[in-house]
Amino acid sequence: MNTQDYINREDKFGAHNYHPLPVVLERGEGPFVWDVDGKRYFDFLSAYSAVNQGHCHPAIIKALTDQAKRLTLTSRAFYNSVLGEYEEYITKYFKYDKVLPMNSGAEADETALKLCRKWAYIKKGIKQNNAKIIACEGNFHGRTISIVSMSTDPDARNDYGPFTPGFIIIPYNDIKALENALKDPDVAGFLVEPIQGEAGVFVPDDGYLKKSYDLCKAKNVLFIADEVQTGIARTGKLLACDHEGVRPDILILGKALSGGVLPVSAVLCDDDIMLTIKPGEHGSTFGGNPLAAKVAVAALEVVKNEKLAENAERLGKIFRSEFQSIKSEMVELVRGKGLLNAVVIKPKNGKEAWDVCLAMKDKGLIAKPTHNHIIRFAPPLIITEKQLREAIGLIKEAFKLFE
Ligand code: IF1
Repeated sequence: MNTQDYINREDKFGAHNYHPLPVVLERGEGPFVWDVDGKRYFDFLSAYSAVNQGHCHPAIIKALTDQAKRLTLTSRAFYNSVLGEYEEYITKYFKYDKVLPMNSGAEADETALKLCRKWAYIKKGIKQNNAKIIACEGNFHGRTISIVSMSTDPDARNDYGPFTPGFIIIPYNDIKALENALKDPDVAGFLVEPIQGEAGVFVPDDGYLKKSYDLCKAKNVLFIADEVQTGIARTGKLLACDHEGVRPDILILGKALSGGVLPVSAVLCDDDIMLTIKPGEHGSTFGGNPLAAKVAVAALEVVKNEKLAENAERLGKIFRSEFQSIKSEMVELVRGKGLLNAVVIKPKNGKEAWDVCLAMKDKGLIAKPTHNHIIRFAPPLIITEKQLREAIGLIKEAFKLFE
């Protein structure tokens, strides 16, 4: 079978809910992936920041395979010997009283919404069914019906109504708008991405997170940070909120929490919020399974032992300054933090971001556009400076083709 055969087979038997770049990958190691023809690529998407530790990190794979031979799933109907170890590890790692383990990022966001509403009725005293949660224009928190009920992206929400009520949408990076929305006494929480990934790596003004947090605290409103994409060292700190010293009331993690090995997500908060959910009021078949628990501990160990946040911080600066030196009419601007960056592409002679991605693919680097004109560049955080500079060289060669 050749590349096109693989593509045709997926087209015939699989849902058409994606439009992938025409490359068929079959192996990954560190910052690299190989296609079915044996061609090597730098992976500059990292599965949307899920493989921060690099593809198939040996320590994480070992944790997976060792546990897979012992016990993979008990369900939460019974205790197991691994979950408590993971819960203690991750709560001390991020300094929260408790963790509620889930699987996908969307499930973790949904869990955060439910915790916020529970807290609103049981602790804040908001009248039943009146709790409101503020979210931002351009948000991306997952693909479930309640989450897309907050979305302002037509592609994410069209034809999926009727929508879940109880959300107030305000502009991102707009303190005045938040201040205004917080006048409503029924507001229970503010759900925000510290950097908006899907919107095209939209980095808010310095101080936005801290000011938002302070406004929420003044109104007894929960500050809920969705760090599914920005967390786990991606932006140059363990959490993007760490850049402003903000400790979210509810912290949402996913993706690289497992190093991309299997779906692991988590919601962390302190007892006064977490204990509003009683036995039988929330759950998931696979949430907190022994395999996920062992993999997540290994994945977090790698982040610390290999100093991934420091590496992301240092190499991100090099990436953005090197990109400034790419003299291409198609490069409108580059923005980001750590190794979560994006380039806004100005179309030229009918060529746009997609064409640049195809050219980079031919040069041996894969990345994907978001919203037509923006290319996200997010390599695994284990990439070395030498590899990064080699990758930037390939990007420059690709842009030269459009001179
Ligand atoms: C797709 C986007 C990125 C996320 C944040 C929760 C979730 C995501 C901040 C949900 C997931 C993924 C989903 C994937 C593409 C990718 C994505 F383009 F969709 F928006 F990264 F920016 N919070 N993001 O970024 O986590 O349920 O997927 O585990 O759906 O196309 P999930």
